[in-house]
Amino acid sequence: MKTALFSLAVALASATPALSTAVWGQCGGIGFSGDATCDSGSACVEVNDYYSQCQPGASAPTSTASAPGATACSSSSARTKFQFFGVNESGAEFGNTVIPGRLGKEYTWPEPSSIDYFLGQGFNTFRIPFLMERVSPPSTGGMSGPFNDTYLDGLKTTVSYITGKGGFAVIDPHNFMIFNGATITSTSDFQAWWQKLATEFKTDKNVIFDLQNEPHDIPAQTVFNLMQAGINGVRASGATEQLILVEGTSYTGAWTWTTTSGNGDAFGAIKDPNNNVAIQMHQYLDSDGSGTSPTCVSSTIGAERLQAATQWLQQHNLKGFLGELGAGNNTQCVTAITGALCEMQQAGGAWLGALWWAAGPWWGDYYQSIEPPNGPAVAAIVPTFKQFM
Ligand SMILES: *[C@@H]1O[C@H](CO)[C@@H](O)[C@H](O)[C@H]1NC(C)=O
Ligand SMILES: *[C@@H]1O[C@H](CO)[C@@H](O)[C@H](O)[C@H]1NC(C)=O
Ligand SMILES: CC(=O)N[C@H]1CO[C@H](CO)[C@@H](O)[C@@H]1O
Repeated sequence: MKTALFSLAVALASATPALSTAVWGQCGGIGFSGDATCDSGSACVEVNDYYSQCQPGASAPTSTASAPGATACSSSSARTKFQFFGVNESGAEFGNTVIPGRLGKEYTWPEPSSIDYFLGQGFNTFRIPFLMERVSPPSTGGMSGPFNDTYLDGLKTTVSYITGKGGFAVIDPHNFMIFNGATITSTSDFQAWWQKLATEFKTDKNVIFDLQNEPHDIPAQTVFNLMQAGINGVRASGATEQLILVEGTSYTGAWTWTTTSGNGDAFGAIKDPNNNVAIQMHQYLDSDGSGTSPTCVSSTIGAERLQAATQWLQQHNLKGFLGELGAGNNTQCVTAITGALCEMQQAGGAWLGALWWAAGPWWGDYYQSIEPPNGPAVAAIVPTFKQFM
């Protein structure tokens, strides 16, 4: 892992005429032996005793913890750190028009080397998207039929790899509340499916159950009812300790949580008999909030889009979990991401964690790819997240 980061730093440095550290690179901290000089236009800013970073436009090399453009971010000690920090590890949900699909052709599992890289950087949480039709084949009874052991074993192998190293694995049926072309409507089917799946993972304390990725075009109250049934199913399996994440309609967007989605009105009533549930929201910083453009609305849009949702969590005494966060790897977007993480950690513990979308071996040059060693987001986003660990 260190090797990957080192060679990346060398690659960036060698692209510039003078030997100095590129913007967002590490330039100091206890145990650091690299170059403390930053490329022109950036300056070395001390983030904590262990980490200093070259930040664009920064002027005072000794100032503490002030992220670019986010002067309102309080010092590290005044913020509530996340329990969960990580990335999505895409692959098993790819090729969703081909069921069951072939391993290595339509879908793949995350690379152990990618997981190792992030663990080595201090990240501890990995969200594993997969497809319900691959684990519960429509040809053998669908949601109430037997599991496909080949695919389930792939999921279990990935999960145990992560949790065996002390990480947290978020199990994410990436189906948008649609199974085999039809919107899921039966709370009892959904509850039974979750009871059966959670049974497979109930002895692993580091598993997190994410009941469904991004429901949409379904009323918030209907999604709420399904999520409540899912919680009941997980707990009925005997998995009583693990964290459960519920998602709302409208792609569970934080920016519309209290307004157009209707989620704010429905989800205040969520109940977990074991008191370990959080609301998973997603947020991208491009104009339509879809994570498809590397251009951010502004350098403050991250904090702005999370603000109302943060207040809603506080008012309802609920915990939030930002399961997908993404933006371009340019200076404006990185500043906006920094602002978003500040906002979250200044909310008195309302947010349990944040995950970047996304790592995974098949993203190619997608601007949000954080797949090591050189996904376009690695150089800017890994160090940015590290400021908040
Ligand atoms: C089970 O999954 C494997 C691997 O994806 C696949 O080859 C096989 O066809 C699947 N079986 C069914 C019944 O879908
Ligand atoms: C954005 O990603 C590209 C492609 O990897 C890279 O060349 C560029 O340096 C990155 N920009 C920043 C600010 O990290
Ligand atoms: C925002 C984003 O990256 N969305 C992608 C999520 O992953 C699926 C495949 O898993 C893509 O189709 C989406 O574009």
